[in-house]
Amino acid sequence: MKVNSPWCSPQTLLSSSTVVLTILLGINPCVAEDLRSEQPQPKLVGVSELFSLQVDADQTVFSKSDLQNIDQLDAKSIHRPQDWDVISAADTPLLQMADRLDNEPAEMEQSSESDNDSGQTESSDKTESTSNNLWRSGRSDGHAPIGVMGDHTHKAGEVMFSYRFMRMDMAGNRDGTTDLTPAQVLQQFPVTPTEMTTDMHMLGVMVAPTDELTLSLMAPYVFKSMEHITRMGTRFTTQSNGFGDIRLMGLYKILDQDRQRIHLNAGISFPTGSTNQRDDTPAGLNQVLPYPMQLGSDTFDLHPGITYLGQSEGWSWGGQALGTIRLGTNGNSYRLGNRLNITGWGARRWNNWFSTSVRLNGNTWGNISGADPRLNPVIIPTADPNRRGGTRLDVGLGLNFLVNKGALAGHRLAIEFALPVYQSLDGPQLETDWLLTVGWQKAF
Ligand SMILES: [Cu+2]
Repeated sequence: MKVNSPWCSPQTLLSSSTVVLTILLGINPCVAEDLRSEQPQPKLVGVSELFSLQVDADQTVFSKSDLQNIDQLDAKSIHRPQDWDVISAADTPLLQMADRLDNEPAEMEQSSESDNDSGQTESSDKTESTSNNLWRSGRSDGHAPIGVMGDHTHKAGEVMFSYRFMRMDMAGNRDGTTDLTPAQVLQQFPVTPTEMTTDMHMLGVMVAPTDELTLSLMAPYVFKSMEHITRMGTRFTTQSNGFGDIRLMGLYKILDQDRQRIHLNAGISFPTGSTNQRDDTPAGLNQVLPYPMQLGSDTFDLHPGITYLGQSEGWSWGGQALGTIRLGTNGNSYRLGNRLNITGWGARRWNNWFSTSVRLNGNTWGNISGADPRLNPVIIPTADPNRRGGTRLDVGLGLNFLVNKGALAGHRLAIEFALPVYQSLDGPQLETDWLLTVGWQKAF
């Protein structure tokens, strides 16, 4: 059963270019309304009575004509099908009202996230200028594109849970910026990888002891699969899966003014991911897998960084630089290369529940120091510690949804799809074809 909500009315949906994407994604913005309508209905109360309290608190939000429009609906029930035509007729002014509310600053938003850090959400003693001058998270573009981590801090006492699914698809080899066919790689090595898929499921928790400090814990579970071909023409696949390296990060806010924020990122990851994954290969049963099929670094790694956020009424933007510094040497006598990630993005906030983003994401990472003595670098390029480094620039497009109403109010859903526009690899090494990140977030 559909409730005649302004968000779900045919006028709104058809006039919006987002409907196609919404359908493609299988995400129905009306779901929350549907859920609500399935629940037992409370005793009917005059709508304007319900709103009258809010009108007292904020005279600027509802005009007299709005109240008259609401009063027209007073005697009708949205739960009685015979009244729907009457409600539809009165719908247009209500839609205009909804649009106006949509353009109001976040005071009217129902997200549980804080609108700014200086006081309580929707507190009436806060002046308009104060709330307009601070960066806010409680809007559809209030978080960075879902592929960015550690992008925002929380208000003291808030907790956020998140889940991300990430897929990285690699196919074909490259040396420098030159593509190589399997035959070309097989001139140097008896075996070459041809494709690799990495799936990562990541659970995250953020807690904020203070307005300045937010702590974030991220636990990945990884599935890897690599396909190969030998000089003899034999094809085979190896697989590994398990926990990756769990990362704890502190985010410390050092600037919060003029709708801009800066925070420092200080993370450490723990060697929870295995470097002893094995699978069957033509060389024998239960062989140690090469470096890219292992699940962690097996070292403690530091992740220092800095994040900048800015926003205007309809736009937001940001940037982050994040390093990965490996400490020591792992139990298998090697250390993965250090990594530097620099990313920048811009997002358009179309309304309170939908925003789109474009992101540039640059990564550069080094070769491996030392070597796992169980691997033979002459057999396959993935076993060579000096063929692991590279630099890549990706362009990502993202869609971000923030549910504003109903039982799922405050839930965020987001997707980001990225394609490399430049990659230079110490090869032969598999090249990245595309990356997909899908995520859910909810703050309490
Ligand atoms: Cu968060």
